[in-house]
Amino acid sequence: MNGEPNMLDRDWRRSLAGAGCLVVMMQAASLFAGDASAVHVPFDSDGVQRAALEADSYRFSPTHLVVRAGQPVELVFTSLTWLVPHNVVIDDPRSGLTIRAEIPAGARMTVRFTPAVTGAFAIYCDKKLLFFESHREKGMEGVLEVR
Ligand SMILES: [Cu+2]
Repeated sequence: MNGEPNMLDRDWRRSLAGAGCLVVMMQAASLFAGDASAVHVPFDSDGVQRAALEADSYRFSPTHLVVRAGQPVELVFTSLTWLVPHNVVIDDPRSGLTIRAEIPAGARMTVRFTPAVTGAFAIYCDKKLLFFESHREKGMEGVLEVR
């Protein structure tokens, strides 16, 4: 009978250590996932950093693009929706990034620009139907990271 509380105590400590381990592993996994989801846009032979993106309801894919400053960028959007129109907006006039272009339903559309300033810029769809949430509010937003 004397040993029983001790055993419980040991088990309790072991499971606490296990939980701590799990938390650390989950944090490491989410950090890794953050890095893994960033797409480093490659240079094509013509010197343009060209990326293909999908526009669906309600998300862009990929969501995190990394490009080089001072070099031309071309983003080719393909709409996967049949009825819902989308758009692409980057609104940071201080950095010279003011982009607004329509992505008609089911269509392909290309945006060209040369980012001059480094930083992380929101890239989103601000379409909105009547009083409903905007597509951005529904999660149709990504990051353009200029390095
Ligand atoms: Cu949209």
